[in-house]
Amino acid sequence: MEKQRSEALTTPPRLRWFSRDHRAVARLYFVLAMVAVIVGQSLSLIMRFHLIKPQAKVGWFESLWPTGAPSGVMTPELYLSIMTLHGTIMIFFVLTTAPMGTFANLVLPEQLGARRMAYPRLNAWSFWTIAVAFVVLIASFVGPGGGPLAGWTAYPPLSAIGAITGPGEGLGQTLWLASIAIFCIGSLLSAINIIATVIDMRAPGMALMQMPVTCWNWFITAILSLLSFSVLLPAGILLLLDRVAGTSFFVPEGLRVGDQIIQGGGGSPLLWQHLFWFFGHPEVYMAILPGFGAVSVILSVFSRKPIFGYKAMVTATVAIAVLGMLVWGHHMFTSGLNPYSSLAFSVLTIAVAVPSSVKTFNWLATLWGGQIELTSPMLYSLGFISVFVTGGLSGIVVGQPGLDQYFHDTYFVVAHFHLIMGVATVFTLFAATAYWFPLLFGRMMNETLGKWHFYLTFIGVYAIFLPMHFAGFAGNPRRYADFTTFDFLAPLMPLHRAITHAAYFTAAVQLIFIVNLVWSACKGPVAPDNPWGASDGEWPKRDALD
Ligand code: HEM
Ligand SMILES: [Cu+2]
Repeated sequence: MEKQRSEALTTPPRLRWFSRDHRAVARLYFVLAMVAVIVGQSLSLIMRFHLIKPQAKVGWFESLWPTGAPSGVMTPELYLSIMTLHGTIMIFFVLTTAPMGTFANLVLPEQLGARRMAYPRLNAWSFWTIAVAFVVLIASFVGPGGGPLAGWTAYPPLSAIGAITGPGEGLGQTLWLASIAIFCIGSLLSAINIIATVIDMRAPGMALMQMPVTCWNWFITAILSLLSFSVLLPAGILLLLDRVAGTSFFVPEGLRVGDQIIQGGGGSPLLWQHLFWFFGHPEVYMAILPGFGAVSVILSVFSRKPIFGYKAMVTATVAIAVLGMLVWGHHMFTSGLNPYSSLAFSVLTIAVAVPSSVKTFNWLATLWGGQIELTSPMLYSLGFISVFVTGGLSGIVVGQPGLDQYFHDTYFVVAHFHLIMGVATVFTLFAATAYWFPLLFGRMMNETLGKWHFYLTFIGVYAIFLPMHFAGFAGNPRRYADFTTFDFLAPLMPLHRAITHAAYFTAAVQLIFIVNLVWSACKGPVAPDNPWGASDGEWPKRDALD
């Protein structure tokens, strides 16, 4: 078996579209996430361009979106729909699918001493369900009437009542909801598969507390996914029904839009916020927990030391997941929540800092006294710790109901969540890609390009997201297409110009990663059996090969 596996390592794999093999499915998820992230990042550049040049006439805007950018000038509605697509793609199709879909599929079975997932056919079905959801999402954006503009949170009542609330709020918003519902189904199937694999497929004699820490993190992520997508799915269906079947779960009585009174009513828009964030906060952990696992392993492999405090790591992950299910109300401090509820949500939110600090301490302790090798997976992992701590610090600020009254819906929040969720997770994905590349494509990535990519990206993301905190201090609203309409924001324009240029720079730097990826996958040096000298089960064992 070891020999077979080593052959599998050296034969460059192809994309196999309908295979049930877990590694083949992993590759498909990887390709989907790459397509998604390239689209998502390009959209962010268009937004950043528009924010500093809101009146610019751009010919291809008009060709692409004739109604969204008549005579080439982007309308606020188009800005909002680009923002909606950017957020939705990044959250669902990058941060949710890549950490589990790609990397759990790639290595979880072998790490458990199994040769396949519990339900291989279901696994392939989960991927294709998610791929269909992606196509439907893109259709929502390019279909007649324009893309939805309710953001990735789709708050009712505006998202519930149709085209009257804006272009794209007709068919576009309906397709958006359909896409998310399909996505929920794919994610639930995949979560069930991972839970069953961990419970059922472990090698005889491998106790749960002997699993590699990565397996724990995928396991807990899958449980979170099961609990929270099973709430988002019915919530999304209820919102769809409000739109297409005349119900009003989320539409209040006597709602007036423009000069029209909306019929029906009696529902509660706040109910959606509760249901959505009951999913939405755990979602952040679904994105980052698999990365915690990958980083723990990578730090240990490249310090040549075991992970410091395995039990504490597992306990902290469980604690983060449990607390993570109980803090959704911190997204609703400004919604008129009872102050005592706010206090409870706030205390629980701040409590997450404790297990998070335990993890950070253990990562640093793993490094301490080790023989540190600054390979590219290691650099990305260190970069992750940095942005995770920086993003965590601003979390303590917005976790205070009083401060959040001011910061809510400002650029402070945009800075906070991009660092803690977006960039932190993306760094773990870079780390996992570089580390497990030999298993993904049978070859090695180029270390020099990897290092350049890391250092420049690290500088770039801080240059984008640190200054955003200052815009937030100044009260700069988010989800807003044109700051030049506010006199009080005029002094911030140089800051925004700097942020936009940093975004161009960071995007350009990502080309290094893409070149490295494509070149290495086709022409990189063939990977040795266990290139990093790691001891986990996904790598063929030295002695078994000799
Ligand atoms: C360096 C690349 C990125 C840049 C320049 C960027 C830029 C932006 C901008 C300009 C907005 C709109 C802010 C507003 O008008 O309120 C935004 C929103 C958002 N971004 Fe990014 N972004 C980047 C990467 C990411 C990543 C990696 C994620 C993954 C989590 C992400 C997730 C989101 C989400 C969830 C929203 C909110 C959408 C909404 O409010 O509905 N972004 N981003
Ligand atoms: Cu949250």
